[in-house]
Amino acid sequence: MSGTTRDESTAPRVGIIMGSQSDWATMREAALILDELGVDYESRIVSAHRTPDRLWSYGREAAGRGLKVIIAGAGGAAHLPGMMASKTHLPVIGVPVQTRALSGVDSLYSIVQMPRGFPVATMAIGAAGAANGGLMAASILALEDAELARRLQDWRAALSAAIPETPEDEA
Ligand code: RP5
Repeated sequence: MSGTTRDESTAPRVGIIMGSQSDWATMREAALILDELGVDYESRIVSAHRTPDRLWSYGREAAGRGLKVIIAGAGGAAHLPGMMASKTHLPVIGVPVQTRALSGVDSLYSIVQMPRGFPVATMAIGAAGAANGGLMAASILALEDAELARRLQDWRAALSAAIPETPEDEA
């Protein structure tokens, strides 16, 4: 499989998967957050419809390869996160990619309405959801990684500190 791995020398803890190359513009927001927090990840195109065998093998092998969390983004008939949750016991964070036809509501509904037994932690539609997917993955890993927990707390504090108390007129 092709794709980027932040550090090939260590097994990545997070898998960022997406249904299409066209999803990368959104899903790279998750990657950027993980970069900021110093979390190793891999990114792969795994389509539920176009490459179902790839989906199956990715889900079957994910835990054994050392992955701890999967962030899965897809748009439209967005079956990738749910199908991945069916195939692995690892936590799956779903990102509804914004679509042109239905603005991503189709993606959201496709991801969020999972049947009892196979949850997907579903984020907001689009780039904010992808970034939050990265943060959610980091939060899960931070439960057993005190250094990462500290970096995550610093990241949150920096964001809070960057919010002004009073609004200003925009040019
Ligand atoms: C889904 O179809 C993908 O997740 C993507 O969001 C959408 C459109 O894919 P492309 O036609 O741009 O490849 O499977």
